[in-house]
Amino acid sequence: MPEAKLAEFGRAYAAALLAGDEVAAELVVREALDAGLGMPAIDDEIIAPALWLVGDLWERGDISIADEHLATEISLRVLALAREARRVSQERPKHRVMLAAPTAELHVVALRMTGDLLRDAGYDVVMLGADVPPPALAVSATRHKPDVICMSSTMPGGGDQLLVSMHEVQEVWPGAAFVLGGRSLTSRLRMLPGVEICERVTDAIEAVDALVKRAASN
Ligand code: B12
Repeated sequence: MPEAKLAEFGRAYAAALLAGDEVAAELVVREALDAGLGMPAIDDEIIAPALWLVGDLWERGDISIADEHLATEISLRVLALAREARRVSQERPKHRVMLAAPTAELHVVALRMTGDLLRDAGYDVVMLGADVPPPALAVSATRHKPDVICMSSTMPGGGDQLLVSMHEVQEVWPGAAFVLGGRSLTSRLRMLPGVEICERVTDAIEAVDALVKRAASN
């Protein structure tokens, strides 16, 4: 990673500590992880220097002892969250995600984007593509045993197709949870348990992570 980018993360993290802003501090570390920086570099190049700065400011009387304690607490919390994020990402290859569009649905660009994002994030991805009738989806689910099935529906009436597909899968493979997206989703679909709705493909990783975690804790 370029020095300038690293320095930018360092400055942003220190500013978050001094503002007492835990969310901003966590965001910096998440962005650094997403940018490919490993935890050792985050510890040594971002978190430690920010805490040294906090110590210096306290010594000079520019901030209070309470400010220093708050900065330390935020950093400990950020470390715990980063540890959990790493654990989740290390677990992903053990979980399978199947993707399909329902009967007569040919719009699959968002579905393919979702599949690529999930594969890059580490998930074991099975892409069935467009126009998959419910019985075929159910047979495929029993064969591949996905933890999560992502579906996309664009055409009017597609929401009903999704309901039929989910019902048919649940009859034979009740272990699957669902992530749904697309402009034809109805409010009825938004209320179902074990179903996450995504407005954007970039929401898919968080949604699948949440469903997998929920299943593990049941
Ligand atoms: C490309 C395209 C096609 C291609 C699809 C090719 C393919 N392999 O996918 C082809 C030419 C086949 C096609 C056909 C048709 N199309 Co068309 N098509 C489009 C177009 C131009 C782009 C769709 C697209 O890929 N968008 C990009 C993706 C990334 O965005 P998105 O699908 O909107 O998804 C976003 C979210 O909804 C969400 N999302 C969606 N699904 C999922 C799933 C998951 C798991 C997650 C996490 C998120 C997520 O993430 C995305 C944002 O990040 C749209 C225009 C538009 N405004 O959308 C029309 C459009 C969707 N098509 C339309 C129509 C009418 C048709 C046809 C009936 C045309 C015809 N007369 O033949 C047929 C029907 C085909 C069928 N039975 O499905 C209408 C639909 C209107 C409606 N819903 O009432 C649109 C809106 C065009 C219009 N303005 O009229 N189409």
